[in-house]
Amino acid sequence: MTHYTGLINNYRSRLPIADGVEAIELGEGQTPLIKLRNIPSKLGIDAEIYVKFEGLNITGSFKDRGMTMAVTAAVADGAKAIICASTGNTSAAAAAYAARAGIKAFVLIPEGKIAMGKLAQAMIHGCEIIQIEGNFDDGMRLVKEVAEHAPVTIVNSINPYRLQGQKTAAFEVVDELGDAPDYHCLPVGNAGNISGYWLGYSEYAGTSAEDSFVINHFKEMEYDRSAKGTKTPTMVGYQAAGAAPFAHGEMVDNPETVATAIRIGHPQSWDLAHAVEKESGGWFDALSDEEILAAQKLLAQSEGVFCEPASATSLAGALRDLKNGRIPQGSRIVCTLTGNGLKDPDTAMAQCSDTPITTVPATLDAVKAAIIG
Ligand code: AN7
Repeated sequence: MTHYTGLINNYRSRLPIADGVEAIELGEGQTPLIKLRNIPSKLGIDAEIYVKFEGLNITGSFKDRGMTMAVTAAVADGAKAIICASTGNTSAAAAAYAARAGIKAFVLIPEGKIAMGKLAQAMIHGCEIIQIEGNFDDGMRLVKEVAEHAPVTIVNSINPYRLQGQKTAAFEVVDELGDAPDYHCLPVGNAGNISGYWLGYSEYAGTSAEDSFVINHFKEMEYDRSAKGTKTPTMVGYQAAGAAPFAHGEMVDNPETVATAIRIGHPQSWDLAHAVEKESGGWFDALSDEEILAAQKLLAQSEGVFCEPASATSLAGALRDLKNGRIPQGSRIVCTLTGNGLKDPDTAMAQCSDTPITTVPATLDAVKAAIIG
């Protein structure tokens, strides 16, 4: 029997979930690692670039990896309700896994600033949606305050089980490629995901808690950390220019970007992310909305992969740093595409407003004329 039942069952010994605990799972994980075949030559780049397409998780984003862990642990602990603030994807995942577990979910979202697909997900899964007249950072502050007064478990990435689940994406990359890549590039909002990947890579590499702030951060949790003898990559985090606290070195009070998933000015994993930068020898940088959207379109039109705007930030950054030499030619690079393009049809349509759609009568002649001209 090879029925795949999600990342907890796949990597259970390396996760802080005991053997007897039933996983609340939806078959998440095992997402495709797609090697780019057209973009490098088109841009005159000599590099082996893979995209890890997390948009193929069950709710269409990488959040499912952390959410299966957070909800499994919460249910095992007797929780009856979970809560999160979200730019959209966390709320979709929380709503789905709460439905699966048969518990309640409350989600705080910024009014008018979440992509349509994500709002539809939160609604159809039947969670309690609270729109905040403010941004993600306001929602996060309120979630922390309200959780002190109500019997709800926070499932944002400050919940340590979240990053434990997200580290499995790094395991999958290494298990598939045979070793870590030279560079791993990610879009960064709260910086939970980049920290989760670094945790996974560092555990496989056998890094000790004394040598890593990130490993040390999780030292209370019990699970198998045995080395696989692999290397670690250089981690590179890319942000949207209007919401780039890491790239600018300070918190941003009024973040703005077309990539609403990463419209975050006060990231929650500030210290972890700086440890990742230092321990991996990596860096943070920012890209304009135009650069992000151009990369989204390039990927869709040159490779057939449709990711959401925030996700394209990783590829936009990697391509820019390959062209300017910060990432050397000949490198092996993995870019995480965090979410599915179908989440945000409005932004995709707006990008294609000059794409002609020909309307013709339903006759052979008319269709022939439209094709042949
Ligand atoms: C597509 O859903 O924070 O750096 O509330 O949805 O781990 O925060 C989403 C984040 C990148 C940034 N790409 O990841 C939320 C939320 C997509 C995302 C990120 C998010 P982190």
